[in-house]
Amino acid sequence: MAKIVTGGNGLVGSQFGSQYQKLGRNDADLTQKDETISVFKALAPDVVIHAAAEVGGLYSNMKWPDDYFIQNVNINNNVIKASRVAGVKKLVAFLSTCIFPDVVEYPLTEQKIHSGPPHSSNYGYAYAKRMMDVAIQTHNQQYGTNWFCVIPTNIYGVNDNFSVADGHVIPALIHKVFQARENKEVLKVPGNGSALREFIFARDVAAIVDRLIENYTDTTPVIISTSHEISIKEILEIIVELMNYKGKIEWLTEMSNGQHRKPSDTSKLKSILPDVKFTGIYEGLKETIQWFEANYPGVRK
Ligand code: GFB
Repeated sequence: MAKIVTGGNGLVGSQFGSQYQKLGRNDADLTQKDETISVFKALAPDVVIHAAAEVGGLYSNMKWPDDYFIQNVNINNNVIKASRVAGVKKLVAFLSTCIFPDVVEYPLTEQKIHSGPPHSSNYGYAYAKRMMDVAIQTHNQQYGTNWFCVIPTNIYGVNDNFSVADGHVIPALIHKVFQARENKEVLKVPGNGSALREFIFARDVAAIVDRLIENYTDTTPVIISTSHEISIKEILEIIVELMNYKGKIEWLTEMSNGQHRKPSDTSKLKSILPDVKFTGIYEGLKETIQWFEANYPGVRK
């Protein structure tokens, strides 16, 4: 039974086991429909984990909302079309907790995705992902498939994009602390550190999705999170401690904090996988930093 992962060299895709064939950018340009269909027909997978996307942190999304919308809509439509043509039995697609409405009653639950506009900073990416949720549901309705979406919270780990300008907060801060320590410079951090986030280690996301394929037969989305909120300031303190940075820290408070918080309700996940476990944030950051320091400068940045 052929199983493939799109985004196979990326943050999440790279964490799936060897029973999955990893598709990277060099194997198929998923923004091109004909190429995507011909690759999927050739591989004839039964299972597709669609983890590929054009992603970036808050500041990247604020700069290029149209790119994030168009690229991800094209990728997602091509993967869904190619999966149908190739006769894929199970497609699991990745949404994100950042696509939920900005004004919403907390905690976030799977039913609330479309109940209001997303945070303005993330408009393009959020609507592209919301359209994929709709596309999976309409495909199930019309073709009788039981495909589903997962909704992970902010994911971090090895093989991430450590770009200081366009990466997500954890990889961007690891790289910034590294540069400040090596160059004996002041560490300049965007925002004021007050935002709260739930972070999940990429290896845990892959393990959970792998188990959901075997244990979940419904078609409504499933939130995947630790439900443990931590402030950006606390995250920075752990990274600074683990990287032994002793210099000054300057908060660039004129820069946006993005969404203040996105606390999620994971009772659905726990009802499907009651014994689900998560890597602690300190351990996860330690492993990510060790990987970064061992692989620098050969990391995505
Ligand atoms: O990971 P991040 O960019 O994404 O986190 P979001 C942004 C938060 O981290 C804001 C603070 O509160 C920033 O002020 N922050 C501090 C930094 N230093 C940095 C830094 O150097 N880089 C970045 N990027 N942030 C994203 C969405 O929102 O969530 C994406 O924009 C994606 O589309 C992702 O879905 C999961 O959590 O704010």
